[in-house]
Amino acid sequence: MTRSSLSFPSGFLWGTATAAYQIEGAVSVDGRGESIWDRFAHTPGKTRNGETGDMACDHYRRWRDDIAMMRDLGVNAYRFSIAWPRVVPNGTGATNQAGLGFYDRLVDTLLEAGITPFPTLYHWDLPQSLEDAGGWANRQTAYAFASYVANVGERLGDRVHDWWTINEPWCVAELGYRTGTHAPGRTDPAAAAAATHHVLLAHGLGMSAMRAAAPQCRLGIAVNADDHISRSAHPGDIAAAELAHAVNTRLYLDPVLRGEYPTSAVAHRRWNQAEVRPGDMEIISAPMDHLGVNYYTRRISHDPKVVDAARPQPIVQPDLPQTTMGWEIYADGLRDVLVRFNNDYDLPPTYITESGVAFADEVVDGAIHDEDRRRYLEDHFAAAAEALAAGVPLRGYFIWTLLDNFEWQHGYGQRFGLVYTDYASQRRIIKDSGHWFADVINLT
Ligand code: IFM
Repeated sequence: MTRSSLSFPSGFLWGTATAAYQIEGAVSVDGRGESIWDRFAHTPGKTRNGETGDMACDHYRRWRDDIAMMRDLGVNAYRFSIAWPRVVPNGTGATNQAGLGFYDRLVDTLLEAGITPFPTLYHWDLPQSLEDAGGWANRQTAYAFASYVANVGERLGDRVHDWWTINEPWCVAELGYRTGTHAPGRTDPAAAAAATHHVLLAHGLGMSAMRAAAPQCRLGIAVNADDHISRSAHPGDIAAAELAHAVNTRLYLDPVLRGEYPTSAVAHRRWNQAEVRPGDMEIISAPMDHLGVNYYTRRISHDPKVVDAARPQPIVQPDLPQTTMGWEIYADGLRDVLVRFNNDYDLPPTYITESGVAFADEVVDGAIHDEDRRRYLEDHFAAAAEALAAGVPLRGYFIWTLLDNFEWQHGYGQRFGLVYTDYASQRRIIKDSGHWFADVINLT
């Protein structure tokens, strides 16, 4: 890739992204409390081969080396997540200074390396004690989140300016409480509807807590942003795609950017919205400083009389390239969702907070020749450049992910990293795509 083939403004941020439970390990160290993912992963049958995040990438001990690796790659920003159970082990109550100390050192070292920290305050590791009290179906969890955020802001807010409140609220509510494929593994539609509202309320309350603790902060939420399209121009298919977009994307974006839930999604879910109290929508729709967009694939919907539109299927055309997650590779969708969001909302500065790909990487003579990932990234960077050219206020691009890690229910079976993790030795090897990314950052 040459500078002329891609046009990104100066100051555009190139980063990598990770999440605490996926990389840190050290789950019982320095006073960390139990999270719902510890409990879920240790429950037989919930993850591939019973794999857990107990060790993950051992980042809690190897973080200095990992930052040095990012510095060598030349990334200028890093999106990591802060583990709530390290900071407030029981979810509410006493703050654990040792847990906060880890992030304090991480932030200082990132800044010394010239890498801007963009932490996420919640990437799915709810303290188990809060789940025992009802989890995200319980309104009190949103208030507990705000108080945890205040603790973090007071400790790090003098040096960290850019924050994400919640990562992918769709996954929190839908996968955690409706399908049960993620922790806490509940399959209760009423709890999922309540979780949708409470996790968004947590976003709003968390923003206000952070602004009180660190007035100069910039805040936003990172949402799932699959590209929902219809199988054909048939009105039934178009309606199905619109409904899928409403249930899976607008249900989370409309409240924060418009202050209301989309009526079609509410009706489809048969949600009576009893949880929504006066004043909640104002809290949820408080102005954000930036929006995070996590894009992986497109979803094609069929006529709802044939297929449940709220569960759109990935494209099923065997000739189209897929990742090892079974997701179709479709770079144009990144441009299309960004342009659609820009048309539909008054977008704040926007970041691609996640985009990346899992392939079956192999070490050959000590290297990983992942030409497929390089091509994937190149196509997606081009799509991002097209979105910029079309007027989307795009400010940066964080690749999911820095290094192969614990991919939730898929355990260690999916490799998304720019860096290969040899889990037995914890050796890291920069993949060819990582070296290529370093060149791109240099050129742009
Ligand atoms: O690994 C996850 C991440 O935690 C959240 N977004 C999607 C990624 C790939 O599945």
